[in-house]
Formats: sequence, structure tokens, C-alpha cells
Amino acid sequence: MFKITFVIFLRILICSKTSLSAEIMESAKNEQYCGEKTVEKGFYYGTFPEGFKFGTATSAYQIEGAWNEDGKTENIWDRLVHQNSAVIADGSNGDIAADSYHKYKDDVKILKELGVEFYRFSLSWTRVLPKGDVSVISTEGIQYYNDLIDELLANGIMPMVTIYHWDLPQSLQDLGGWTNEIMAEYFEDFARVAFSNFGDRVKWWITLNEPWVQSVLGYDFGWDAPRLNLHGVGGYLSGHTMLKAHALAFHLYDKEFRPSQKGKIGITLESFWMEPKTSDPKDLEAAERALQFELGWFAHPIFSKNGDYPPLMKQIIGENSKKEGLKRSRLPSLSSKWIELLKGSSDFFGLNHYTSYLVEADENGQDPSWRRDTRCKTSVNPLWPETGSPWLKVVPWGFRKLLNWIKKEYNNPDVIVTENGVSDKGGLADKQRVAYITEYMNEMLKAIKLDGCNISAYTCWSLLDNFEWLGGYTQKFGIYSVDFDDPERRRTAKESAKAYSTIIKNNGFLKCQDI
Ligand code: GBH
Repeated sequence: MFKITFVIFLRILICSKTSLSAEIMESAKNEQYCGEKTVEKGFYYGTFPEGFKFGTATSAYQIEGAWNEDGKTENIWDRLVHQNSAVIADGSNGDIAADSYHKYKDDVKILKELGVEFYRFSLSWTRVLPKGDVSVISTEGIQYYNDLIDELLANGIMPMVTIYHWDLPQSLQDLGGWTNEIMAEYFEDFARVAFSNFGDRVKWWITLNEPWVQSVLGYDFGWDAPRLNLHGVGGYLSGHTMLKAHALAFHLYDKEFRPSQKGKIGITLESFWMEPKTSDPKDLEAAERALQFELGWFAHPIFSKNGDYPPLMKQIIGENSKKEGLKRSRLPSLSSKWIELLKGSSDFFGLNHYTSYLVEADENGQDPSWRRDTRCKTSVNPLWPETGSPWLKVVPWGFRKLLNWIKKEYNNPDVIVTENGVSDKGGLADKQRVAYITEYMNEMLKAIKLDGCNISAYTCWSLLDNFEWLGGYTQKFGIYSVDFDDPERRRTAKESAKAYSTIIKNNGFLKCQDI
């Protein structure tokens, strides 16, 4: 009783800024008398669990530039931007981008200034393997990543390396890219080169970034590179190969490298939160279908108890294929060997999350396609704040719901949020990004503290303004701006960088500082 009264007394004292001796202030801070475990007006004041890690991320094609330097050859994004610049919002490309190939020391400097514990970046496949296969290993390519990794470690920042973030060698695309199952083995070979050259210092590996995006946008919608309109077929083939590629790399690491290198390896999947548009059971089912067709497609084989593709996907695509007069499902089947290899093949659940959609049932889809198979239509609530990207609205509560769905669906896996962030049109006073990061991180904190979700790290996308794929340089995601008119590509902290730094320093949200 006395203790509680004392705590309340302290809280009143501190929060009303009554002068206290520095000593008491310090002890109050340490013991978190500033309001741990209180939710006020929907905001949770409290701190992240001990050991929780904060980082920030980029990807090779989006920041490196030096697209043809030191022996690097063409990848599928180089090909797309050079042959078809009209599909990029500002007709731009990643030829120079943030020039991180030459400016990586500047990147490490700002990472240090931010106070993050880790940095997630990706390897450019053709920079390391100019022929796509292992017949040539580029000394300069290996040197670049060695230098970056060493510079990070010298500054106390842990590298988290994504082996593949969408930039397949064009030479391998010419063999069919991810629709050709042999790609799984080429990927395994590339992963071996990565583990043997960098694994002595890299303890956090991500095999693939967002296989759903690469498969559906690249091989079904025909938007992103390689921009193939293989509706209803290409995306499923690509996803199938990417799953196998992941499993091969995981087991390669697990058997041959983990015993000596002792790191962790997993996959990064992306998902929107899918909110039923109405309480009509048809829309509830539609929202569940949408989640299974996006996240479940890749998560079910790896993280569920039974493995394999989600039963719902197998059933729907199988039925549709039959109706179309096909002999077999457009969704290839996983043999029991692959089901076993995939099951449990990830040390953590890497999650990229940005926004939410409203989902309703839709039976009017046209040609065989991923979209029609889902029998869903998505929309947004006009009240959700807009951002610099048409597809991205600010819906913080969707993050918490998604984290809870993952907890329930996959038995509360260890989730690492490998991307979360927002775009605008530029400027250093990025108030909307400050609010977005604060609110999304707060929903994540609620998922941990109030819902018992297992989440051990958070990664803000992105460290830098960069080449936003089809959006070119028109959509800025950085917490640091990059002056793309300056040959030096000077980096400057935005307000969001400072806000993120403060959250990291406080390990969460302390009430007193806001009052
Ligand atoms: C991430 O994907 C990527 O990993 C990262 O490279 C990227 O910079 C970041 O998002 C921000 O976009 O405009 O209609 O073509 C997140 C999932 C899926 C979001 C594809 C953008 C394109 C929609 N992305 N989507 S559209």
C-alpha cells in the first residue's frame, strides 16, 4: 500500500515537473515510474522488453548505384529501367541512386548517429557473381561488402544481410528467372558464396525479401521487373521456386555453416492487414482468404504445423484450374520431400508491414489470375490519412491486428519486423513520418505487452531516401534525406531520424517526457 501510494506520489511529482533531486529522478526513470503499463487515449506508455533490438534498412538496387562499375553486370532492374524508363514515375533509374557503393562510410556514420543496433542491407547478386553463376566471383564485389561489414562492426553495428532483394541477374532471367526451378540451385550457390565470404562476421541472414511481391508483381501482374504478364500461372511458379530456394539456403547454412558460424537465418515476408469491409460473413471469409493468398502462401509451408501451401489456396486454385479445363492445378504441388524441407526452415519470422486494406468478396474476376483466384476486392477507408504512395495509407491499428493474426496462425513465432515505414514527397520537417513511426511502433508495443506477441526486433524502412522501384525518386521513404542533385549525395537527418533515435534511447515511450 505504502509502495503504491509512493509511486503515485512520485508520478505526480515528476509529471508535474516539480523539482526533485537528480538522484530521485534517476531512480524513478530506471524503475519506470513514468507510467509503465498505462494506456491513455489509446497510447501505451511503456518500454520494450530487455534485449529488444532496433535497426534500419535499405536494399542494394535502391541505394548502391555503380550499376556497371568494377565488373558488375546487368540485373533485371537495370534491364527494366534502361529499356522501359517510361514505366518509372519520373523516368529515373538506380544507376547512381544514393551512391552507397562509394558512400558507404557516410551511411555508417549516420547509422552510428542514429544509435541503431543493426543495419539491414542486401547483396547485389551481379556485383558478387557477374555471370549469375559461380564461375566468376568478383573480387571487387566481395571487397565492397567486406568493407561495409567491417565498417559497421568497427562502429558497433550488427549487419543483417538480405541475400536477395529482387535484383536477379539478367543472365538468369534469360533462363526463365524464377519460373525455372533450377533457379533454386543458382540461389543456393549464391548463398554459399555469401556464407563463406561474410559469415564469419554476419550472424543474421535473410534469404529472400518478399517472395509474394516478386512473384505476383513480377510474374502475374506484370508491373515490377521482370514485368511478365503470366496471369494465374507465372506467379505461382515463381513462388514455388522461391520457396525451394529458401529451403535450400536454410539447410545449407544449418548443416555446413551454422556449426562454426553460429548465426541465425530466416525469410522476410510482407503482408498488408486485411480488414473485412463489413461484418457480412462473406467479407469475413474474403479477408481471411486475402491473408492466406498473400502471407499464408509463403508462411504456411514454413511456419505452420502441417506445412505445405494453405489448404484454402490449394482447394480454390485446384477447383478453378479444373473449371478452366486444365489437367493439373496452376498452383504446383509440393512433394512430401519439399514439405519436410520447408517446415520449420526459418529461425525467425521476418515481417515487412506498411498498411491495411478493406476486403470484400468479389465473384467477378476475369481471366485466370492470382487476383481472380483470391475472389477478393480491396479498397481503403477514405478517412485513412494519405501518404506519398498511393498504395500506402496510415492505419496503425492494422499492424497490431496482423501481429496477432500471425501469433494465432503460426503458434506465436519469434517475429522480427524487418521493414516498416512511410513515404512522403520530401522535406526535413517530416511530421507525418514522426507520427507514423511513433504510432506503428506503439501498436507493436501493445502487441508485445498486452497481447503477448513474440517480437524481438524492429527495422525502420528506410535509412535513406532511395530509388523506390516504379515510383523512382518521387516517393521518399528515408529518415535521412539524400540530395540527389548533389554529386556528393549529401545525407541530412530529417525530424523522424531524431524521433526514432529518441525512441531507441528510451527503449520505448516514457510518459514524462511528453508532458
Ligand atoms: C517494400 O515492399 C520493399 O521491400 C522495399 O524495397 C520498398 O522500398 C518498400 O516496400 C516501400 O515500397 O504502387 O500499386 O505498384 C512493401 C510491399 C508491395 C509495397 C508492392 C508497394 C506496390 C504497389 N510493396 N507495392 S503499386
